Amino acid sequence: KSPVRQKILDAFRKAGGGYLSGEKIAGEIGISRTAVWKHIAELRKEGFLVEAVPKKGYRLRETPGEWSEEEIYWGLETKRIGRPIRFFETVDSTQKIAHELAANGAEEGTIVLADEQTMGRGRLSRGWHSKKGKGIWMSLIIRPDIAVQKAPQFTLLAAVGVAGAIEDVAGLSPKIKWPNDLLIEGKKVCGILTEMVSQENRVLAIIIGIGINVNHRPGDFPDALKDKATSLAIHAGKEIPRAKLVQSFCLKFERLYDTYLKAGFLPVKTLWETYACSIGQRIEARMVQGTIRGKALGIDEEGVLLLQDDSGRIHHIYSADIEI
Ligand code: BT5
Repeated sequence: KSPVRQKILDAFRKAGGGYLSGEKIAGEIGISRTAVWKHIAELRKEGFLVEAVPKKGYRLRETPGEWSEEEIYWGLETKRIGRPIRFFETVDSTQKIAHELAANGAEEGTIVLADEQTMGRGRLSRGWHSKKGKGIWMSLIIRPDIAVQKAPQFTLLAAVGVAGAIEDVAGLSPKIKWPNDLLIEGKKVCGILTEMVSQENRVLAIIIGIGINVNHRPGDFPDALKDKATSLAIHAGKEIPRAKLVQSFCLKFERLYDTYLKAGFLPVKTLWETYACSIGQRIEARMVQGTIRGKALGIDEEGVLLLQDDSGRIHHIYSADIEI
């Protein structure tokens, strides 16, 4: 149903503020004129101001500027990322839905977005608190033709995309804590969960789950998170438009991804380093196999963390929880 509304918005975009007859829209999309009328009624309910003039047709005068699938779609400047967007009010986990869609052939660029998650997931079966109406809870499906070992690079690539979008839209300067956290003043504002579907050492799909705390007030976090979580609004001192943030992320991610496909991880690494925190510092890397303490030297050309322990030995860390 909603992809039809996105197509109607595409038609309005092409019309550039001019009138479009119901017949023309119907013909372009391949639906009846009654169906066009019904979908336009739905768009109006969402806050789109669509004028109808006899003999001329429909004209889009104003968009709602709020949080909805169509509003995000309207302001999207990308070619593939965020096309389509699948928007839900409440889901258990956008990650789970994205996996199902990917298994059923969903195209690269598909985004699953929810206003609320009841069973948001972190890494290692930890939970992700996803309060209704406050954040961006989304999962992006991409299908790069790469070896499985490279999939974790997309956590870093997505982190750079989110960091850039936060700078742009909220005017804040987040830091990236390897591998998957974005921090503001030392507190977690975003977490990323990269999962992969593969066959014989090749990637079939990568599903990048991104949770951003956007408009939470301090009281919106459960007690267990009060000291370690924060939101953009808390630091910006005002509400941040979530639709704009999603649009900005999609555009930045698409550019980074294109660069990655042409030139590999190195240019992404250079950008990543401009946001990185804790490089050059003493850290503790907690892994399933055990804990290593030492100095974080940086990441290598594949995105792997290099950690020098007190005996001078350099460890290659592929995945861990980092304590600073
Ligand atoms: C992550 O895991 O940081 C990855 C989070 C990914 C969430 C997105 S939302 C959309 C998509 N759908 C999903 O179901 N998941 C993805 P990890 O590094 O394991 O961190 C998890 C830990 O962060 C938890 O154990 C808490 O301590 C903390 N945490 C939970 N919710 C938080 C929140 N809203 N803000 C900050 N910290 C949180």
